[in-house]
Amino acid sequence: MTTVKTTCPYCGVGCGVIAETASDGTTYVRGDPEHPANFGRLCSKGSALGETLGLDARLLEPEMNGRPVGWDAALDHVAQRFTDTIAKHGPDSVAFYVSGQLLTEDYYVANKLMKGFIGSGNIDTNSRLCMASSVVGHRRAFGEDIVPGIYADFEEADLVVLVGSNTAWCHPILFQRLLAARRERGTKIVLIDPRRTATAADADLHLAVKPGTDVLLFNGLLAHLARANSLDGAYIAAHTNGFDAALALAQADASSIARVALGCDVDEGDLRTFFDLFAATERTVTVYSQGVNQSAHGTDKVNAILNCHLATGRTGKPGAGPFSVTGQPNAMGGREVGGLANQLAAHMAFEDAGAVDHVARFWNASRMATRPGLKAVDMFDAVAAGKIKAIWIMGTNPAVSMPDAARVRAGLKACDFVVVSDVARTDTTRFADVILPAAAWGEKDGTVTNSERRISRQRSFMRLPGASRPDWWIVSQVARRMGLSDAFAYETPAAIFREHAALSAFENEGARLFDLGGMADMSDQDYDSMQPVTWPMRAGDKPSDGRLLGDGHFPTQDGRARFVAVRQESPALPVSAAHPLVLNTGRLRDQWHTMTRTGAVPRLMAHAPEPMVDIHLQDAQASGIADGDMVCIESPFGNARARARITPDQRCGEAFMPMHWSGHFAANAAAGPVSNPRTDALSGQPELKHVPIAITREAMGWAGFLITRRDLRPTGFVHWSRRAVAGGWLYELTGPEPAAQGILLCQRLLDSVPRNAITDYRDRKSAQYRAAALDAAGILIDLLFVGASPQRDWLLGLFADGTPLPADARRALLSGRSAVAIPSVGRIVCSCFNVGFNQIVDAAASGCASVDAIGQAIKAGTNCGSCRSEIRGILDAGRLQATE
Ligand SMILES: Nc1nc2c(c(=O)[nH]1)N[C@H]1C(S)=C(S)[C@@H](COP(=O)(O)OP(=O)(O)OC[C@H]3O[C@@H](n4cnc5c(=O)[nH]c(N)nc54)[C@H](O)[C@@H]3O)O[C@H]1N2
Ligand SMILES: Nc1nc2c(c(=O)[nH]1)N[C@H]1C(S)=C(S)[C@@H](COP(=O)(O)OP(=O)(O)OC[C@H]3O[C@@H](n4cnc5c(=O)[nH]c(N)nc54)[C@H](O)[C@@H]3O)O[C@H]1N2
Ligand code: SF4
Ligand SMILES: [Mo]
Repeated sequence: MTTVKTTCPYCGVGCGVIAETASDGTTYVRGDPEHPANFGRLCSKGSALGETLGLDARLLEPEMNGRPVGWDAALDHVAQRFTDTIAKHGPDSVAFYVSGQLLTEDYYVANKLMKGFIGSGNIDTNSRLCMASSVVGHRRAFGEDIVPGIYADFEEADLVVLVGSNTAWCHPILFQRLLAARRERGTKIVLIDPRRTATAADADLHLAVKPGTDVLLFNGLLAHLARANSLDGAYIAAHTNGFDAALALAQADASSIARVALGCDVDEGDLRTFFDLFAATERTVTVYSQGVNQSAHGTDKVNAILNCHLATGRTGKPGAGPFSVTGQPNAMGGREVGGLANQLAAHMAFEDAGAVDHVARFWNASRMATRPGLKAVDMFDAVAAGKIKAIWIMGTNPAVSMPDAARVRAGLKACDFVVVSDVARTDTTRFADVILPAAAWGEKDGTVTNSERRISRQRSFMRLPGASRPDWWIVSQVARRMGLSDAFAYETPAAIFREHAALSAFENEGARLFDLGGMADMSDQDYDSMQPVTWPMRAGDKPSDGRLLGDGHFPTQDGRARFVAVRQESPALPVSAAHPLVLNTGRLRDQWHTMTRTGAVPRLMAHAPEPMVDIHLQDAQASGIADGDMVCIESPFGNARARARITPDQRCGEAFMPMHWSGHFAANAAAGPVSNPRTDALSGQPELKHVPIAITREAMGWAGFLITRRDLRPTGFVHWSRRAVAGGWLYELTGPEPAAQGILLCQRLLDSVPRNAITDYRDRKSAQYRAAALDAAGILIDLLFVGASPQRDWLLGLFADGTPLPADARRALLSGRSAVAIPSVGRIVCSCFNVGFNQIVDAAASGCASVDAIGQAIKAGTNCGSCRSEIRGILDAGRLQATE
């Protein structure tokens, strides 16, 4: 057994992971008890990491125009095409679109190549869709992109305000740390989110605000703090500028609590409770993420929050401060290297005095960019307009995750030269002239920085499969072939990290807090054994508690923080008669973004098996939609299809769709094409949480499903979606055509199976069709049911088994029913122990009254704990029903 300590590749909590590989190659993953982010815990996604290591879907060879080629050919070609394009059309005719999932070392070389040696600012990242508004908000208020707090603040606070953050699902381990601390100290939790999420189940107070009204809410809070005499006047006088103007605008905007309650559409009493709690609680942490950032006014939302923390002197103190939680594992590392088009490097921006010259000297740059490049949405617009003629996409899937994704796809299709570095085939690789196979988690080495500025090592514990290579290697090789051998002579990630650390300290003299000078001379051995550490880490620094800005000194010219006067604005695109509802998009508990890794794990697919859109009963009734109906979601930009889920957790007039489904998992259920490309004027972050839509019911003529061991991409279907199940895939199939036609479409899916292997049964009267295909050994390969409702759990069990079917099962197969009755467990809630909704309801009915009691009885919620909020929700809903 070999044991390697590394870091989880999913969310920005950045949990430490121990990977143990047995001699037969099987890898077991568990939480690292010593890692300061998680102390041994892992959420549902982290615990399932061992199940994502298969090579089935991996890219293992470079490809040019769809054909496998060697590395030399691929790298030469990429270098040549970029060189030619730059020579002919100038440096701004090329671009890199990179990702917060790259390691810091990968990111550093990509940024250096574009900004120092190609001479353009055209490198942007999916962090533009994620953290850009927080970056600008931090720079406006603090002078630098600084998250002042650390995770311990969640545990040392008396009030935690969660704004636009579904922490229970998206930062699960941090949320569990908060809940554990609350059991000791009685922390109050206030949630500000238009939806009643899993996080709401644990909140003391949930303000289900009208979307987009956060500026008004926090302006109202600032005005209230002034009214209630809860300002820290001494702090404001000694450490800040601009307070009077910010307060005056807040007061004008939010003249009374009643007016704020009306504007935010929340109960006035609840609002007052929140304001009073905030005013009275010194130890307050305000956590925020995409409900704040992903908005056309995201930057103002951030500053409205920061204003309240500055006005109370609650910044960077134990248990007190604003806390922007990052999404991706290395969102922070990307910001540190300067991977955003408007940043330069090492927390310097193009407009900072002397910064361009400073970085150029350090890099010995041959062609230094002197101005910002294009931000993501503008970058893809430039691709669509033919201005960018060569683009290299690394570690992100913009054909799915960009707003107005159809336009992005059209742009990529028309672009002269598209390179994609990925670990798997995606909707984006479809447009690639060259595909480069990157090394994945577990195969590569480097560092990531989590939400609390803690740098941790990712370490490899597996060999590179096929021809795959780490991203830093791929970029450096292309750079060398562009004639830049000296500047990109890296042989190890350690060498890149040392250079990155040295740049952060180069002539820094305390001007920037981001300083890793103490690590610039690190040996390879020290890099290998690096322990998780928060920055700054200046030469001679001793490890500190990690908090920043607590002394009231800020990295601005005059050392003072700045209030920013902000006003509530209307949404970038309001609802209209044609598009009367607001669509909000976001995440599910067990999926990671476009599902390229989590989508292959059956137990992670069980929690939310099909693409859906959540709507309120009243909106459903108004459009004649019943729960489970197929609907079309249409915005001014595009459409998608999903199953309607009617839920009281949704506000009337608003709908919610997960962002996860791509063309690999459904016919047309991606949120990207529907989403809004309007951006925040300062940060360039698109308004992904707010787009006007219409929802219409689509009458289906038939429905069926196929369980198969084959990786199929059905064609001709208006709607299909699939999920991984033990042994293969389950496809949900349905369409508006008459059943007979639907059956024909489905039969075509079976076409590649030899006819003699198929047993089938057709009932024309009831429009039913059932078919099973077994291989020569009697193992079930395909199983198709149209127009019937068999016992799926039983069939999935037979399929998963994977051994020749016994005679009685063969006989019963097409009846779809087992001889013995088996109760359905229902939708899976606890993915660690496979416990379904029905089992939890049954346990509650037989007397389990708490989440812990449920855990004792049926184990649900006792491993990773990610489902505990949901179990609490199920218990609460049951209790409500009982009292109604
Ligand atoms: N399970 C899982 N976890 C993840 C990820 C994942 O894919 N899956 N991705 C990671 C990444 S990259 C990110 S960025 C984070 C995101 O983490 P979160 O930001 O917590 O997740 P989201 O679901 O995108 O959005 C959060 C909430 O914002 C609310 N919201 C929408 N509009 C508004 C508004 O106007 N005001 C307020 N106050 N709230 C609003 C939504 O209803 C939603 O519940 O998650 C990270 N963690
Ligand atoms: N409608 C809507 N859209 C959204 C959002 C939303 O809330 N709503 N959220 C936005 C946010 S916050 C984010 S962060 C983005 C995320 O969106 P994306 O970044 O597009 O999503 P991922 O699926 O994580 O894409 C990562 C890609 O990198 C590949 N990959 C994994 N490891 C490696 C590696 O080591 N090297 C390389 N080269 N590739 C690798 C994966 O296979 C995958 O294809 O989506 C944004 N889009
Ligand atoms: S909370 Fe879950 S997804 Fe996030 S880093 Fe930890 S284990 Fe990974
Ligand atoms: Mo993100």
